[in-house]
Amino acid sequence: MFKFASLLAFLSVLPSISYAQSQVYGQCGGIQWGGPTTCVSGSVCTYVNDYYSQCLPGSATSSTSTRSTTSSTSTRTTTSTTTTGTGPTSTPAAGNPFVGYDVFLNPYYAAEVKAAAAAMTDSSLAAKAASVANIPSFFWLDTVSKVPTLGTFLSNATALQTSSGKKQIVPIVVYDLPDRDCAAKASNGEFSIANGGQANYYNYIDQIVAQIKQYPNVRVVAVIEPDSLANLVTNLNVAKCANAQTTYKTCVTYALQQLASVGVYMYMDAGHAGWLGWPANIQPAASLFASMYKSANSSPFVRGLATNVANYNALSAASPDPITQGNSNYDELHYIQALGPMLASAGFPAQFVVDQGRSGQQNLRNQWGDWCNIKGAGFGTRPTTSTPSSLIDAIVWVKPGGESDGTSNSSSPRFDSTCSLSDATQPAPEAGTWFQTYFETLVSKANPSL
Ligand code: RCB
Repeated sequence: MFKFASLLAFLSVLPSISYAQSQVYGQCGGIQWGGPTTCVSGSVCTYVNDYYSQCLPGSATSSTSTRSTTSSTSTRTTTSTTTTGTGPTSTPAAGNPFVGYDVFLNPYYAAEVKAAAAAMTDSSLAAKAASVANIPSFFWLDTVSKVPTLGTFLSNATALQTSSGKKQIVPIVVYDLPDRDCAAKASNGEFSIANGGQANYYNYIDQIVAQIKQYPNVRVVAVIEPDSLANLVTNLNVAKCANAQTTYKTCVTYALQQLASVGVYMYMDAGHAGWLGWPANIQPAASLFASMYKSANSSPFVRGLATNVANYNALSAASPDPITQGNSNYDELHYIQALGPMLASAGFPAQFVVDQGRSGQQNLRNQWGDWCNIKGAGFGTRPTTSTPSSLIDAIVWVKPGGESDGTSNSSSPRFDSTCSLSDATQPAPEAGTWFQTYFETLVSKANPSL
């Protein structure tokens, strides 16, 4: 508890210890902003939206047409349908969006990792732990309040691209649907369908789009809404999922269309081999993903699907884990090689990214459906575009290893009993918050080792 409290304190002062004044393109104001409100000389603090003011060089009005200081409402009207080929991002570069780009290191995760390493007494483990800060992972926009931070990271990535001469790709997870995580409880979100959730979600997407528009020179790649469409394939018997079906589809369509309009490369979340890879699930899954792609006007920015997000499956298992019995798609490679052609036949030429962040150790679970803070897990294969299939663009780390999958505290409103099963590490904090002992195990069990 003490360590966690100090980590929070450390993270909360980070913006203010970084700069006395904000750099050019840095944040200088907005709701919940605790950093500097003045800019280095040669730049002016300029209002972008209620959540974000930014240091822009010289006078803000002299900037390019792509840099908008208008409200997100007017932006939405102009971008609600597909592009007509006029903007610089309307036609994506052909091929794998990761090739030729350095993946921007998420400073939020790096700060968590550095603080965690500093709290370790074993110096050899601490050194290995600290090295994780240099491995790219995705930044989860799991609340609307994190969106301004995306602006800061895009600003940092733009500056790094200029100073290093290396093109930057910034990886994010779009994860704030109303009635989120409809079949489980651990990751229930801030918006509810019954209480204006769809409008809140549109506003969340509009804010993300507004940030991305400010930084047209860096590339953004997004995983879209983990678990959501997978739940519509297998969990319509759960009342909350059945009730959410239309809203999920409408909101995901909005996200795909709006993010495509600003050139974000997207992978819709597609569960994993042990979820949608089962014979009864895989064809309905292919049909749903293809229909979502079409609802986004078959935009080439909807590049494909992400699998194994926040799960523990191997990409290519040396031998099938006994819990996979009955499913010939016993690892992610088999799942992707089965799903890819079905998608192609349905008109969606999908490519894949696969999360391997916590897949270093195998045969850990009692049942394949167990997903919460699995005991004995280790960091897995490092992110790379060197993959075993032409269908796979990249191996990635989507789930930031060390952030909890869900609380084991049975009195929490977000308690899910999966997090108190015998193969779940306990006691565990709330989903998304730092879990120091779990991180230590991931480090010590990393495969390849750190
Ligand atoms: C999510 O949970 C599980 O898959 C299949 O049925 C069978 N057979 C959490 O909700 C996933 O493994 C089910 O159709 C049918 O013939 C999220 O909060 C599990 O991963 C399938 O639905 C036939 O032998 C969490 O973030 C997922 C089920 C046969 C996320 O996991 C859960 O579905 C599978 O069984 C066997 C992280 O990944 C949702 O309901 C389990 O094996 C099974």
